[in-house]
Amino acid sequence: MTDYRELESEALARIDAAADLAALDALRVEYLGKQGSVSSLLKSLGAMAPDERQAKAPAIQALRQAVADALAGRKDAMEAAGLEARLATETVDLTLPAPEMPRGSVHPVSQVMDELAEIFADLGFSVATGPEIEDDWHNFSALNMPESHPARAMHDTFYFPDQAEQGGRMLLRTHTSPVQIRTMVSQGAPVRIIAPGRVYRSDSDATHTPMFHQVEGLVIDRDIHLGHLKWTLETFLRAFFEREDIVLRLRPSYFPFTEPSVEVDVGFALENGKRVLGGSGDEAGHGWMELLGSGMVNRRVIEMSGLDPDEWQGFAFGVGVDRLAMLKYGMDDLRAFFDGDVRWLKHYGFSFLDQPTLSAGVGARA
Ligand code: 2U9
Repeated sequence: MTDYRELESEALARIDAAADLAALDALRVEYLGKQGSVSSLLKSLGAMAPDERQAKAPAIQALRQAVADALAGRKDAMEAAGLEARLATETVDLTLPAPEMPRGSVHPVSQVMDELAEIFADLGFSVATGPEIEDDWHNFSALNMPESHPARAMHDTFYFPDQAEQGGRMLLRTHTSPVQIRTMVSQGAPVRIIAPGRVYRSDSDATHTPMFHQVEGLVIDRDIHLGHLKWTLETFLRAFFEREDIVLRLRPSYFPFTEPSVEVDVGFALENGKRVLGGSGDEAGHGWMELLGSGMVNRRVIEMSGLDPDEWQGFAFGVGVDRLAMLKYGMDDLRAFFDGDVRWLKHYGFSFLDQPTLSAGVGARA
């Protein structure tokens, strides 16, 4: 019977002395690989006479098992030692704050409202808010639209069955103007506010949704005139669209709550078939786009809010926030604003927690 002890003790000694996993693997190939010395011994059994094979097979099998066990044992030991070494040197500081996980992004409409708040803050305006469920008096009557006023029909109002204790029927506000009424009544003059928020009208097509967003502005002070209105709107639109060449055109109009009333058009140029704001609409290839409504606050509205119209005057304006967002970011379907499809936001490049700040530039992208 052949003695394989010498081969075994040499293999075990070399396995024991292997410096690293690579050296260990080289030994595995050398002994147990396809061409390995132990594998060759196993293969040679096939060529032996049955008697000889019976005599030698147990020793060769035992040798193969001893080498395989030694390799596995040494590998486990090396891996355990490696882990021990990492545990000894690597540390985790559990007092560090956890990494921030992105949770979503600011909706374009919210982003535009934030930009408006920043631009108007620089002009001395504060942001005023009020209820979306209003009473008839704050939404209509106090704005010089009594019960029988034909302008009420233009608003397609959602009414509630409830009656307010004072102020008539309850409704979903059709504009943010009641916020300005509430501010004048509670705080008196002077006033310099913007009122951004949701408003509701029973209307639905590609350019109208039953809920949309408005921002209205109100200034009440002594000796306020149309010049203040025009400068304020010009300054606001130049900051918002980040263009110095925004030109305004004021056209006479009618709103019950302002007198005189003006509609404000902005000049645009056609570039590659797209309307780009800037320049006078009277130039060749240019045009005027209606953007805002405004005017001097009707003296009856000032009076109904408890102020003396001979002492206090003011201007007001209103504009659709969704429309401002569409124009600034080139979005063309209003309904997509309220579908909640994140692919639409990604398409227009609204990244995680993209926040505009005046210090970083209005409309700055992260
Ligand atoms: C008070 C007095 C006056 C706010 C005004 C407009 C003209 C106007 C529209 C623009 C597009 C509504 O979103 S829109 O459909 N708004 O044209 N809004 S003046 O006037 C006021 C508001 C409050 C106390």
